[in-house]
Amino acid sequence: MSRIVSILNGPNLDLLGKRQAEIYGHETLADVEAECRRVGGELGLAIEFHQSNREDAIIEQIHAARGRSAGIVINPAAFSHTSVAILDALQAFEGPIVEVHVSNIHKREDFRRHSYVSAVASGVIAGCGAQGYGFALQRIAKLIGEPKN
Ligand code: CA2
Repeated sequence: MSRIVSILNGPNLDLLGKRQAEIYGHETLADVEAECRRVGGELGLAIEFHQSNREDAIIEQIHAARGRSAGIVINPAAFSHTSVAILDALQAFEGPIVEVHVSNIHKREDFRRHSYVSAVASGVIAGCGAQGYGFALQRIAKLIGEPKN
């Protein structure tokens, strides 16, 4: 079985660490990727890391994960709150999905409290900064089980 995990990031996450540090912290998306590769390495996972500002590109990345990746970690960013299309794409993925938000979406504006993606996520992590991605990878590793030797 594949040990690939697709880590998908939505719009404006390329700005992490460059603006609004009081909400999103000082870590950049490159720091997030480095943390994912470090934790993924410890867990024996092969990390495929993507970011796009375009909904269609994220949907294509979800399609590409079908039959290839063991799990998906996704921070859909603003599309969390708007996109039935991303929800539909994720419903066609067979493995575990963990949704991550860098900020605690529950202590912000009301419109951020609802995520379409949460309906298909086996777990949701919010407010743990870049570390949340590492937690998500630990959860995926637990759900897919030990590597076969
Ligand atoms: O907390 C999260 O991870 C979010 O998914 C981030 C999204 C936001 O729309 C969600 O409600 C929660 C925003 C992506 C980052 O946007 C930035 C904009 C300016 C500066 C830095 C980041």
